[in-house]
Amino acid sequence: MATEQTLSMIKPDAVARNLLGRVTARTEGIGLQVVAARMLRMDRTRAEQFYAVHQQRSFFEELVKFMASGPILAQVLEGDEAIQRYRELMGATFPCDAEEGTLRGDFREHKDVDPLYNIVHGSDSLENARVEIEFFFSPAEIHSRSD
Ligand code: IDP
Ligand code: MG
Repeated sequence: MATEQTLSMIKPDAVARNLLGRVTARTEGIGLQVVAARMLRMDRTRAEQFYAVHQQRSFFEELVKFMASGPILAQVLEGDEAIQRYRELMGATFPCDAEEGTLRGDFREHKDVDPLYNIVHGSDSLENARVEIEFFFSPAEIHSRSD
C-alpha cells in the first residue's frame, strides 16, 4: 500500500460543537497520523480561493460564508491510502446520506441538517491533496514519519 498525505479540515460547525477531539480520535483510530495541524480562521478571500473549483455552483456564496464564519482545524493526515481512506471515514457529502460509522453520519446534528454543515473536508485526489496541503502548510511544518 502507498503511504499518502491528505488535507483535512474540521469545519466551523464541528469546532463550535466541541468535536475536535472526537473527530481526531476517529481519524487516529483508523491508523492515520496527524503530521501537521493549525487552528485558524479563513477570511472570505481565502475561503473563495480554497473552494475556487466550486465557483459556478449555486451554493458557493453560502459555502464561503460558512467556511469564514469561525475557526477551523486544518490537519495533514498521513498513512496508507490516506486520501481514499479518509474520504471513506468522512462519509457522503450530504449528512442525511452519510452512513453510520462515518464522521458525517455519526456527528451530524439531526437528519435534515443543511448539507453545508458536514463536519469535515478531505482531499479527493493525489493532485488536490498536494495543492490543498500547500495552501495551509510549508514543508517545515509537516512532520512526516518518513523524515
Ligand atoms: P465534499 O466535501 O464531500 O468533497 P464537495 O462536492 O466538494 O463535497 O462540496 C464541497 C462542500 O460544499 C461540501 O462539503 C458541503 O459543505 C458544500 N456543499 C456541497 N454540495 C452542496 C449543496 O448542494 N448545498 C449546500 N452545500 C453543499
Ligand atoms: Mg470536495
